[in-house]
Amino acid sequence: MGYKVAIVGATGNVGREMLSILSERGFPADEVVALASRRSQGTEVSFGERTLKVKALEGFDFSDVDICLMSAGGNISKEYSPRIGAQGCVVIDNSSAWRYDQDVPLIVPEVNADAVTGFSRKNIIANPNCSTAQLVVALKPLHDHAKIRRIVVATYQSVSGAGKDGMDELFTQSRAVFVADPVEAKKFTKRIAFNVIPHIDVFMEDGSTKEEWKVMAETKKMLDPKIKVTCTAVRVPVFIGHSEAVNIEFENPITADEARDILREAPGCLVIDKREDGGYVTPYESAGEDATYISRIREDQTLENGLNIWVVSDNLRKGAALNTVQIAELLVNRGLLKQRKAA
Ligand code: A2P
Ligand code: 11C
Repeated sequence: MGYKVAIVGATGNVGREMLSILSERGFPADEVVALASRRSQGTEVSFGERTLKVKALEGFDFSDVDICLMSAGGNISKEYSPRIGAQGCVVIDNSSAWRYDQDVPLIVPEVNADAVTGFSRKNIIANPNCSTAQLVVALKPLHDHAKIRRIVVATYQSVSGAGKDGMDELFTQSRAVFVADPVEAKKFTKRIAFNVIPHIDVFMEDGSTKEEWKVMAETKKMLDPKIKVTCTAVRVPVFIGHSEAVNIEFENPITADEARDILREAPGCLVIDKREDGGYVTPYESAGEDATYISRIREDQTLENGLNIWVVSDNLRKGAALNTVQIAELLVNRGLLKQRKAA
């Protein structure tokens, strides 16, 4: 017998991807329930070959649901996750609402799978921010080999990170530019079509943005609190796929060749690094794929032990839906998920 699974935010960018990944990977589900706001009640979403009728989250009874994958934003998660968890259903949440809570494990299975056992106090497990997930997948094997001291990251983040409204805005603005209509910015603070915006999420007191802070705080929580992290997060006119230019300072020596060999063997990583025209991955090619791609691996001659790498991944998959499903699989494989109907 399989599990009863609920997807909250099933009509959104990440929720739809969760449904398709659950089906693709054959997650042992007997029943899958698609939930969203009242506005979407009765609409349909795809689950493999089937279609599911969307139900309203409000008033939904989770008492016989085993696991809930949630991607409906921080406010909905703050309100609903504790209640769902208290009903005995394990919540894997994709928002930032619980990531920094000491009683909530923040998990990327390739990086810190063993930490998952810490979920039982609240029944909530957090999924990291998309830009952090792909970053730590690439950094973990290098850290294990040569101990990272400091990283400097510049992100190039696609509009799908801002939800379906973000994708619509890039499309609408691009069309407006071509037909010479006025370009209106609603979701983003400035025009995103044929532009880049050095601002994601709200500003913090020190002048950094919350997105930049998340990359720092989540990398420390999952990888190593001693690593120093500084980040500039930038929105770019790409529909799907986040890219990152990462400068890494190590405590111990590591060559580009060694790093390439280590990353070739590392779980979740795919190295494409040919040092010729087109011998690297761009976000367009990462869309729909599961891997974290690493290209442009080279030594930084300005540091004693330094490397530069280029990291690209589908932000809706490894950055969100895929990682969430991998956490669910981790719970199943370690016998940590109870079937409540059978009990
Ligand atoms: P809905 O489509 O009904 O608004 P995205 O991040 O791509 O914008 O998607 C956000 C997801 O969160 C959507 O599925 C959206 O559903 C869902 N959502 C938004 N508000 C609520 C709510 N009050 N209750 C449940 N789901 C919600
Ligand atoms: C973006 N990284 O690209 C954000 C989206 O904390 O889960 C994900 C925000 C988060 O806009």
